[in-house]
Parts: sequence; structure tokens; C-alpha cells
Amino acid sequence: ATVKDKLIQEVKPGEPVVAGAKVTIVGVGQVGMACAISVLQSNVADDVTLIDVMKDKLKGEVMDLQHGSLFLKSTITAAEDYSETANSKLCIITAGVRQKEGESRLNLVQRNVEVFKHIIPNLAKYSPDAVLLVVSNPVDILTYVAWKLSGFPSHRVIGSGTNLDSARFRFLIGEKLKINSTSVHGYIIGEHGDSSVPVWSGTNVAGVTLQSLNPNLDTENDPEEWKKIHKQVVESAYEVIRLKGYTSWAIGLSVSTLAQSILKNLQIVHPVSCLVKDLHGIKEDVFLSLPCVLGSSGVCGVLKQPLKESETTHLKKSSETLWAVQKELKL
Ligand code: 6V0
Repeated sequence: ATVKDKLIQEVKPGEPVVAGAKVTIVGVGQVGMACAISVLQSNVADDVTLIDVMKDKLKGEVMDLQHGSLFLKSTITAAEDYSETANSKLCIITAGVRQKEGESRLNLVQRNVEVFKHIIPNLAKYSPDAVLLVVSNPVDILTYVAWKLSGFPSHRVIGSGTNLDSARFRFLIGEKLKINSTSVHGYIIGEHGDSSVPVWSGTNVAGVTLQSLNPNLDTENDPEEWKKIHKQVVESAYEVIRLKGYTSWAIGLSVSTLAQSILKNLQIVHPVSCLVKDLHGIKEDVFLSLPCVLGSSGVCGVLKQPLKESETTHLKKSSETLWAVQKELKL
């Protein structure tokens, strides 16, 4: 086998892109609007269509954005109903309830499943070839729900997953080393949030793994307390929610980089939530984050990342936890 074959589990190669990308964003709450402004400013969409059940809020947000048209390069539309979302290349779903102070993401599940029952079949009906990008929480379970309700092939259903957790991780390591987070390479995989897995073994700056410099990095036995960084990542959403009531800017920016990779068929590797059955020994139909090659078909490939036994065990445990919740859901 070639290096490429050993490195990447091919899923569905991307097709060359054709111009005219339309993006639909469902939900114009804090997250939906942060996604909207980030996508608009990245100039990857010709049209951004927004939809929400709160009609006045939708109208107001869209008017406000449209008044900025002079400074943007996309048309912006408020959809009265789902027929106006037709032929989207990418649908970003941010609708639903969010965590209250101290509430876990898993707690939101049944309420948001009911919301998805209304949204997903409508998106699938009018944009049968779209990639669905789920942001609503609990994101891994709702990505599974979106996959089931849409009937789409799994490569076209993605959850924003640990893309944000990894960005937080790289930022915090960068701060500790006093270098920019783009120069810190590292992945958090698994479940978005409380049981995520930091892959310390591969975390590096310019190819120098931090673990080669400090073998105790991921243990309690480390005077520099690097392990605390992962704890901070896990706690950071709770901390931001405690301080400002919700999180928005970082998730918006991170979703817009995913949108760029998909709409421009860039084949960039991002940690996102994908169907992980048969990978790393996982047996269940669950979505968890692994480094994925993203392009026009959604997930074009999944990296066959070598993991330590403890990391694989952790992934399997998350998978069982998610499956235990999923099998009780009424879809
Ligand atoms: P918000 O500000 O309350 O906005 C939610 C929006 O969804 C509101 O405008 C609602 O009217 C709308 N909505 C509800 N039901 C429907 C429906 N059936 N159809 C259309 N729109 C509907 O919440 P916020 O924007 O802060 O959060 C949205 C979701 O994103 C929550 O589930 C959060 O937990 C989740 N987040 C996910 C993150 C991630 O990393 N994946 C990060 C941050 C938040």
C-alpha cells in the first residue's frame, strides 16, 4: 500500500466545484448569526439564505445584514419557508435550544430532536444534493439524527464536532508557548465537549512533538501541568456561558473554515464529527470527531490516525455512551 492508502481511509472523493454556491443557515440565534457573518466575510457563498421560526427576529437580522451589502459580496435572503432554501450546496443547522448555565450538552437532546424532525426533512426535500453541517448540541448525536432523518449518504452529513475544541486547544498551547495557534498542530477527537480526547502523542510545533520534550505531558506527574490545558478546553464553553450567556464568535469562525473547505473542495483536514462505525474498532452507528479530509462531497476521507490504547478505549467508551442515548430516541 502507498503512504496515501496507509494514511487516509477514502470515503468519497470531491468533485470539481462549479460556481454559484448557496448556503442556508437554519437558526438566527447567537450561533447562527456568528456563522452568517463569518461565512459572508469569507466570500465563499454567492447567496446566504437564513431561516428561523421567529419571523420578526429573522426579518430584523436579515435586514441588518442586507444593510451591510455594500461591504459584502453575497446576496442575503430571509426564507419564508423551506422552498426558498432550494438548491443549497451547504446547509448549516444551528437551530435549537442551548445549554443553560451549568447544563450539559447531552441534556438538550430530546428537545432538539423534535426541532430537527421539522427542519431536516425539509432541507433534504429542497436541497437533495447538499452537505448538511450540524452545529446544534449535543452535536454528535444530532448529526446522527440528521443523517437518519435526511436519508443522505453519511459523507454528506457532518457535525462541527471537535473543530472548535481543537481550535481552543491550539490557542491555549500557543499561549503557553507564546506562539501563534496556527503554528501549533494538534487534534482533539471524539465527543464534542465533556468526554473529548486530546491526542497529545501527535501534538507538535514544526514537527517537534511536545511529548518528545516532556514524556509526562499527559500525566498527573508533570510539574508544568500540560494536562490542565485539555481540562480548560472542556471547561471553556461553560466558562464563556457563565460570563456572557452563550458562545458564538469562535464557533462562527470555525464553521466558516469548514464551509470554505467544502464549498471550494479544498481537501483540508479538520477534526469533525463523521460516521465512525468500523473505525478504531467502533461497532455502533455513531458520529464522533476524527481528522477528516473535507471537500465538495463532504467527508472525502478519514485519517487513519495512530492512537494509543488509552485513546482508543476512550473513543469506544464515548461511542457506547452516545449509542445508549441514541437508541432511546424516537425519530
Ligand atoms: P439561540 O440564540 O437560542 O438560537 C437558537 C435559534 O434557533 C433561535 O433563533 C430559535 O428561534 C431557532 N429555532 C428553534 N427552533 C427552530 C426551528 N424549528 N426551525 C428554525 N429555527 C428554530 O441559541 P444559540 O444560537 O446560542 O445556540 C444554537 C445551538 O448551537 C445550541 O444547540 C447550542 O448548544 C449550539 N452550539 C454548538 C456549538 C458547537 O461547537 N457545536 C457551539 C456553541 C453553541
